[in-house]
Amino acid sequence: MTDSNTPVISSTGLFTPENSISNEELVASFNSYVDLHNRDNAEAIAAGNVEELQHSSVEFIEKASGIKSRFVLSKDPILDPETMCPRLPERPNEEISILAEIGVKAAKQALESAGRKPEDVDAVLCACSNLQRAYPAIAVEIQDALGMEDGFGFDMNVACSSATFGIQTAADYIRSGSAKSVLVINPEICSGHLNWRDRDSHFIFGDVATAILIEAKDIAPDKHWEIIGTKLKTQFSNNIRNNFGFLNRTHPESRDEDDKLFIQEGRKVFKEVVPMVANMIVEQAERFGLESSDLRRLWLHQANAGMNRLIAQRVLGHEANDDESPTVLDTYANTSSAGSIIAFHKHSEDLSDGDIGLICSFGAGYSAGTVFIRKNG
Ligand code: CO8
Repeated sequence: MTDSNTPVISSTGLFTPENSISNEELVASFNSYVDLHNRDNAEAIAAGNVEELQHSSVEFIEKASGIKSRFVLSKDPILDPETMCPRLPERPNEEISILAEIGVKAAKQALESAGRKPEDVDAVLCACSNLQRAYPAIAVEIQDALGMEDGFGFDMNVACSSATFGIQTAADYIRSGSAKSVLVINPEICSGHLNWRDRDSHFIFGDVATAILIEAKDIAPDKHWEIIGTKLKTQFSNNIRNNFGFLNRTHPESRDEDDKLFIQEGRKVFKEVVPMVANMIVEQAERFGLESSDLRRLWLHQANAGMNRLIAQRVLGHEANDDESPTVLDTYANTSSAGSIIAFHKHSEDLSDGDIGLICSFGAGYSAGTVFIRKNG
């Protein structure tokens, strides 16, 4: 491969919403909702016709997940026991959509840090879990908002693995010569598809947007991350689902509203995904002739601190410290596809020329992606 078809990560960008919800605030609001529900349904609960709801707990959330708070675009309505859902007013078609707006903010930061102008970019991939509409594509709206007159954009959804699938797609464009500079953007408004009344999952997700600029090495800034190799994997599972979709209105007899939001069998996901991902990383490292000691840092998908502890231990052969496997779960919670990119964005500057690391995603589908990278400069 020559420098003109070697893909590199030139830069990244991050947009973080202003508002954050702590576990304490979240649990207080959830427990008020539970108390109201149990009070209003006392007779039906006593008769066994309605289920009595249980309180959530800060201690459980932190122990089970490592999450301490999450950023959200709309805070007060989520915490209002009568609403428990973000409120993001509908915008006229003439205004930029909120998903594109936060994507553009992250994209501009990535472009600025690489010293790149929008017209230098050939393609925009909007890769995320929750797309706000069917069409026109959010990526095309972002392309327009950035002021790119040429090039193309499209949306892609591989749930939590959307970013790594986007990176491989962009890297393949560079390798084939069909593009020199590609923006992969991950706007995640997870608060919109989270059931804030579900005790098992109400604490899991937050909102954010990340952007990754993938370019050919010959045009990239001197300081960049060369992509050594990528691997994608999918394996069908019903353990994480969201049945929201355009055919919902064709079966109005459906009474189950909850499955039109995020639902999961968290325990099964944990048990099945940890070995799948750990094996995938080890196999891919071997493919590139890498020993575990060659891996300076793992930027793992940010879903659960326990999962990351087990995966990192299996890959590195010892318990990973924060420097080897940094977390952003405590402040950002699970932000789906953006999680490993936030970790990379915030914890990569200190590495040295030649250091090797791994960006890794895993989630619904199941889907998983590995991106091995080496720092240059
Ligand atoms: N407070 C107090 N107690 C609780 C709570 C709570 N909030 N919730 C559950 N409990 C209780 C349960 O009732 C249970 O009690 P008992 O033992 O008496 O039955 C006990 O705690 C243990 O419950 P679990 O077994 O469910 O708890 P776990 O230890 O398994 O932890 C987790 C739950 C944190 C969910 C954990 O299983 C986990 O993180 N699993 C992996 C999840 C994961 O990685 N999912 C990936 C999803 S992301 C993705 O790909 C989709 C992206 C789409 C984005 C959509 C945006 C909304």
